[in-house]
Amino acid sequence: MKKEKYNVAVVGATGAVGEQIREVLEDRLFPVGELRLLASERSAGQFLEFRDQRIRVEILNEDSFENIDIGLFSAGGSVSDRFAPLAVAAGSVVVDNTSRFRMEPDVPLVVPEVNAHEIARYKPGGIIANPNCSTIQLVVALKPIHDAARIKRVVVSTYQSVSGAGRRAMEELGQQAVALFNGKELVKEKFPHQIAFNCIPHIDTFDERGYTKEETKMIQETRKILGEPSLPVTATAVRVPVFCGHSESVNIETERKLTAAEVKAILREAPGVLLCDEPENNVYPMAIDAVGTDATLVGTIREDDSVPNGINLWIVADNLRKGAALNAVQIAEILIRDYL
Ligand code: NAP
Ligand code: 3JN
Repeated sequence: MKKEKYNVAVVGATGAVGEQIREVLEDRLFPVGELRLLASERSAGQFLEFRDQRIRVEILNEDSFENIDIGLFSAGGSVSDRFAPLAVAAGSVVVDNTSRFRMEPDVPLVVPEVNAHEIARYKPGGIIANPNCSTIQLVVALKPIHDAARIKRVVVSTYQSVSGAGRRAMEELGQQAVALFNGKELVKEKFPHQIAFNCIPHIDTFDERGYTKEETKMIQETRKILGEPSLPVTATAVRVPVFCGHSESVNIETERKLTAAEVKAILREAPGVLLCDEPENNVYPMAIDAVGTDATLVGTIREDDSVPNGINLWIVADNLRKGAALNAVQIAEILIRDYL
């Protein structure tokens, strides 16, 4: 017998992603029975709004998942490492927004528009991983092109907003901008350098070859989601002084020649994509237009004549919404429709 309502726990409920999860659950009329809001002792006791209720934030602990059907995790990898298995043991299915389980072979890594069928593999582990925000918007746009003409190589450069680094990072950009205009001292805690009026080619830590973890995540996750373990992908991840909305400059080579017009026709019909490509009218994807929307915006589609079958694209999405909260809730919607 199907349940009418599902009890949902949001782990990291007070964070930038957690706030969006509440909003998306509400916007999409997800059939929530109880909503349990979990965070650390720092914000325990706060009240947060959901629909017409005010819900008290509880401290995450071993017993937090009793009677919970679905746990939506976004409190960092170490929290998921410890508490996701406890949630599964208590009978919940976990949709995890962190990188902790993404590359484990038995854990499905899912973007519903691309590989919803992978959700079927959630048992026995009980965990479904949500990809990195930069990966999600990339594969939403690339999958229909791959299906049409087989992508041979991907070169992606990101322009990532500060909201990807959490709530305090957004405050830091605001503080620095105001301080610079007022001759005051800048607070620098979340980024290694001033982010206001600057671009920093450094997201997460560098490895011995000089790539950041963010870049490596994009490469590995793109291959896993597209089911192409040896697809050549390279990435450069850059933090830019934008509050919300990640942008990406993407160059691809395909096996079969596609004209720019053909790529536009494919993307016009693609699930989750909004084609924004009328340069003659100054219409192209921009972060300020993507924020608050569910779509992945794609535009400035051009043939790249430097290689036989090259295409350039510009891809933008709300990194907290499609890049995290919305993708997780879409997975939960499929779970309750087909599996729970
Ligand atoms: P954030 O704004 O800094 O919020 C962090 C949240 O985690 C807060 O609710 C915080 O609670 C909670 N938290 C931290 N440590 C905790 C602990 N020990 N126990 C319980 N709760 C704890 O960060 P965010 O931007 O929301 O991101 C959170 C995580 O989500 C990231 O670390 C990352 O793993 C993942 N994420 C994924 C994507 C993606 O690309 N899919 C994008 C962004 C983030 P307090 O209020 O109590 O501190
Ligand atoms: O910086 C961004 O724009 C996206 C950041 C995502 C992030 C931040 C901290 C930890 C992640 C992630 O989702 O990959 C993680 C993590 O879970 O490793």
